Amino acid sequence: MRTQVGIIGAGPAGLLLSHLLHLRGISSVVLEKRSRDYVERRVRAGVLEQGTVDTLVEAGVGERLRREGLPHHGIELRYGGAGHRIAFEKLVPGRSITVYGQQEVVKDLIAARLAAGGDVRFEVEDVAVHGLEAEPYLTFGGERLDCDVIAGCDGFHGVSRPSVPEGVLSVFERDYPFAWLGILARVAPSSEELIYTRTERGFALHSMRSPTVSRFYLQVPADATVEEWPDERIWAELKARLESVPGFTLATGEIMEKGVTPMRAFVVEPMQYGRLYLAGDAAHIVPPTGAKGLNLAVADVRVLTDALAAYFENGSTALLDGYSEACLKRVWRAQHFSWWMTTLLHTFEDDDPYGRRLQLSYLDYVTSSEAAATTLAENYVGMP
Ligand code: RFL
Ligand code: PHB
Repeated sequence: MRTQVGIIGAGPAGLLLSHLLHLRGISSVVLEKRSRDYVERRVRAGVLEQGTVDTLVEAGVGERLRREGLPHHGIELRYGGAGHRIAFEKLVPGRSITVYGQQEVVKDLIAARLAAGGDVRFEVEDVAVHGLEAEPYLTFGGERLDCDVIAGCDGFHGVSRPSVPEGVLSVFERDYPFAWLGILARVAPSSEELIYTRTERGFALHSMRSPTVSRFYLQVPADATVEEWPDERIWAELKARLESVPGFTLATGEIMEKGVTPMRAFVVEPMQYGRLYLAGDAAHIVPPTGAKGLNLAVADVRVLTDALAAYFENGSTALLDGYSEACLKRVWRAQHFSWWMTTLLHTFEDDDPYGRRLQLSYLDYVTSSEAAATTLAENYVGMP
């Protein structure tokens, strides 16, 4: 079997890459370890930057996103007994975010690939990467797929990054001493906009998916398990953290999904080796506080599509050679922003009273200075 681009992973990065390549007349095969049902149900990100929405709409997969996505023109920062709005319409005119679940993006992309006769294979076992220096090919479940280029879109735990020879990649990473417990609940959101809350009990986030489904996150210890968090405990803790301003009542409902996500930052440089190009979480992850992971995956794929199109259309390797450098600028901006939001809003066990005062002083600055608020807003909606 032969294709131009062998893609490992049917997450947002792999599926979008396959779709964009198809629009440019380039063939690909996507190999995914999990079932279609599993990837379509995996609850993860929810905030799409303007640039991500534009990419999906221009690629013809934004019809349902436009209909069902919730445009947001601000977020609330809540701390010290008061809420403060970061108003995108004033600070970054014309730019906003859209709340639309990652698994909805994945569903839309799978539907588009299958409608166009695309080759997306689910439940594929033992994918392995070979011949990266000259003649790349993939093996899986007893089959062989020859290709010109391999795209490693298989997330943080995939096989593509570990297949690069030792000593080639530099790793930059940071583990945070806490995790996020995330839930999806059948209840109307108690706020029209996202609320990022800092309290002495820890961080909490009120997000949403639709007018009838809400999404919440709680800062929990790094070793927390869902078993330790029965529904009543989750609602009590969310109320204790979010009902920290007078007059705000959190509506509760049936919890449909629960999960614990470690908080970690990770980057490899370069994001390529020989004929292998890494995109999305395979190359970098951020703590979710800045809502950047999915958006970075989409940005990588945009760059990689242009580079591959130049290569297949006229044999030019200049863009492919510069792929990693082109992506890493945005990656490091998002790393810094995610670290900054995380540091600003979470409680750290080893924080002394001095550290807490610094945190509160910075929150006061961000919520009172237009310059500081603009820094937050332009990073949150996404740098051009
Ligand atoms: P994915 O989505 O992990 O997809 C990788 C795919 O590869 C498959 N795979 C393999 N396939 C074949 N062979 C193998 N050996 C394989 N190993 C793995 C996997 O099954 C999977 O289908 O990576 P991708 O495409 O790079 O997309 C990245 C995003 O998923 C991720 O960055 C975001 O979800 C991060 N994130 C958020 N990003 C945002 O932009 N905004 C947010 O609001 C946001 N919130 C979040 C988040 C991530 C979270 N979790 C659970 C990590 C909230 C949470 C809680
Ligand atoms: C989400 O809705 O899942 C979400 C929103 C904002 C974040 C992270 C996750 O910063």
